Amino acid sequence: MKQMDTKTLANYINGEWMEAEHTAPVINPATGEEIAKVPLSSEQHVEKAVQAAKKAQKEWALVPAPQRAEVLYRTGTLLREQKERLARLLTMENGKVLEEARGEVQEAIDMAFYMAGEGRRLFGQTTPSELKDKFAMSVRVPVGVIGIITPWNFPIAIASWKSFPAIVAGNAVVWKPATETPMMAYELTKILEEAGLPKGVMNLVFGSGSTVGDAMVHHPNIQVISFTGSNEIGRNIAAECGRQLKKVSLEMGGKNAVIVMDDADLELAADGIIWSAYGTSGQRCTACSRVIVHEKVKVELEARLLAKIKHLTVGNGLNEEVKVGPIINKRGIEKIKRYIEIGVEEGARLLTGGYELIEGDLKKGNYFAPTIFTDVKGTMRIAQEEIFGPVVSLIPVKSFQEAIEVNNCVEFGLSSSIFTQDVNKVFRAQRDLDTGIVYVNAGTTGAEIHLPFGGTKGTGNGHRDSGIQALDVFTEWRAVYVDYSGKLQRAQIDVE
Ligand code: UN1
Repeated sequence: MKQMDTKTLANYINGEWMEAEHTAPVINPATGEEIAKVPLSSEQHVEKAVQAAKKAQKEWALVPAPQRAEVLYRTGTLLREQKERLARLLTMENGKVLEEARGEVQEAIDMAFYMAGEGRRLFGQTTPSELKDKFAMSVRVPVGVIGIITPWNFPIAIASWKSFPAIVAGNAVVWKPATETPMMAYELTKILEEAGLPKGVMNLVFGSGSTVGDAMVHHPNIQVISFTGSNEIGRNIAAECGRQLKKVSLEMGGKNAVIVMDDADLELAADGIIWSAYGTSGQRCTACSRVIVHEKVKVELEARLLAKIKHLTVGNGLNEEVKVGPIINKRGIEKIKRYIEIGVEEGARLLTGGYELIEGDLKKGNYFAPTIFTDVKGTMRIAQEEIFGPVVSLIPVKSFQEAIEVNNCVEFGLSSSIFTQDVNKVFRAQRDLDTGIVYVNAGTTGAEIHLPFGGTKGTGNGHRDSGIQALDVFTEWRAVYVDYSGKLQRAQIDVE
């Protein structure tokens, strides 16, 4: 294969590309090769970025929203033209297989056009006033400067969920992507620039560790932090934002379950589980990591899953035959290995998988074989904690009611799913499952961008990414009263 040039990426501040003094290597997780250098930005870069954003935002907010949206239409078109090239870069830096990388770029394309449409809506409300000759309405206004912190597992999709609504609503952005996947951030920013986004409206800074993130969270001129990432970091961000009365939107993972009832189409359920558990090598917040299975169909479901796993080729995602790409880095591998040990110690039965199945040349990359534990109890650590790898735990249950209880007995509440042919169970499940996303007769993954994405309990703090609901994070509601009576009219008092 032709060697790619190692390129040094740069910050983008006030419309200028600025290299940083220090860099870190970006490693292709499929091969262990260095593919780029990511700048390690300083607090000064954050300061410059925030100043630029603050200044640019004032002008940007005055541009009519339909014109702001034109930038997103052009962004969507450019993304579409470059979809294949971007998907390949995404596979190289993140490892996900090419088919999924194309899907992820498509998600950003869809989000660009969807949010561009909002330029001609951004609906507010008109409301009758209680007084005569008085007009009342609620309008959305931009908040100001938005700090966006995005993870490596969906580097362009999640960035688009957050930045496109922020931009169309008239805000400016300071964006810190994950250092593992800076190329997508670099490419998306270049596309926004080419699409005509005025300088300062999008600013890009990079950083591992907490320097850059902390500087953003603490900065008094950043009014909103939108974060997707780990629970620990998210809670720290929330605590600091709480102290500063800064609005914060958090999305922090899941322990998603697929419920398989005894009347389910087992072939369909097995397909759904395989896609949700092993797609993106299990490195999705929405990944299925628990299967809550009715005891009557447990053995048959195990057999079907084992048969399907045999066809999952593990390897470099650039190879179209491959279905399971690498884990993002060695730390990720070590974490998954530890959970395999924990599961065995807890008394779960390892049906298939484990690190030992990775052999030969694959050892050079960060690969992990699709793994199933069975006879797991809902209270075990492997059934409670987020593993972020291709590991799924089968938990047998005796009834529908028990399945719902097991589903709900985890700290997270992102996504859940049920396979059943019983319409009553379908409706009871969509009411009783306590997650932000519920699927019926489909696996836990695959959100569509025009629906709200997010979860309950430890998954977040009540806000949603994507969907029209994302606008609630990036706008304030302003109540506007216009009194055209020409006299003093007091609410509550001068009402006849
Ligand atoms: C995430 O892992 O945080 O709907 C996002 C899905 C993907 C996005 C997952 N498109 O599962």
